[in-house]
Amino acid sequence: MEYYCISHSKDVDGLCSAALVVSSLKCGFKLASYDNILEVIDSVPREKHIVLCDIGTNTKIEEKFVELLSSFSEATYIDHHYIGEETRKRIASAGIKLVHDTSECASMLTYLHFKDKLQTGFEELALYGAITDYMDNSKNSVMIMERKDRHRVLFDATLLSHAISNREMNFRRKVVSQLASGKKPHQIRSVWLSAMSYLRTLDRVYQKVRENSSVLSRVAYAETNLDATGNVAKILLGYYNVPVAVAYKKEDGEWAEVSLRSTSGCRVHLGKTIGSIALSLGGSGGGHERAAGCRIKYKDVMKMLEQLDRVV
Ligand SMILES: [Mn+2]
Repeated sequence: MEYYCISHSKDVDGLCSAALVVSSLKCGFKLASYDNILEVIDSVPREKHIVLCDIGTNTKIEEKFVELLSSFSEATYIDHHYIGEETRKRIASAGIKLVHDTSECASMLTYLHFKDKLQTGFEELALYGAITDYMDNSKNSVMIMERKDRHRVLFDATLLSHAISNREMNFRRKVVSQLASGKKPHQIRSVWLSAMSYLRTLDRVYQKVRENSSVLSRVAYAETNLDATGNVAKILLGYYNVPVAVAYKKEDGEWAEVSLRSTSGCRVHLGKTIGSIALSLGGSGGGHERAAGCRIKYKDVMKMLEQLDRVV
């Protein structure tokens, strides 16, 4: 049976997961984000064994998500985002193979799952995902890093992360193919050119962010036109002495693409909290303890920030 991979387009973890699947199964792939995941899954021929990585379901799309995945000959779903007990049961009873662990990143889970089919060196892709998802203190990451030139791996992970920021799908797809062929990020010319150009953009963002941001009592926020809203949120955490920062971008006129980051001073699980706030505002969202995202109506951004400010 032929395989087909769908992975998260947004970050290094998603792209590295895709590269690991493509390299081990020699299959086609597509990249998807939370706002088009159902359409992308639906576009793959049903006779394939579909392998889905690093892109989770959420309460809003869950039913359709499980139904779609179970319409394939076979489906493997590899993820590290939080999944509730009910969803887990639903996935299992639909015959979908679930590879899930919230203590490792998706590319690490993908690497461990397909390890036997991968050549030596590909474990570095799992580390890039772990480092950029802030999960390189996990059991497997630590074990693999012990046998590596740490600075070289950190450099490649960081290079990759900067290179894909603010870049279009086509660029990301090419990067996945090159990583799957065994190239390291620093061996791909377009990757380092893109990384350097993004760093220059970031320099300007650092200058501007203080002027264009505000703070509630425990939440700092800013609107941005950069795709890398997560990076802007991190810059805000550095500026304001608050536990949570939010950066958002206007999309398609009426929507806002939102990233949230927190410090250890935050009293709640950011992903779960924003998931329920976004749902209550007719949007969707989720993520990790200290890094999360959501998509809500642009006009509701202030309401979301105020609700968040009361609980974090
Ligand atoms: Mn991830």
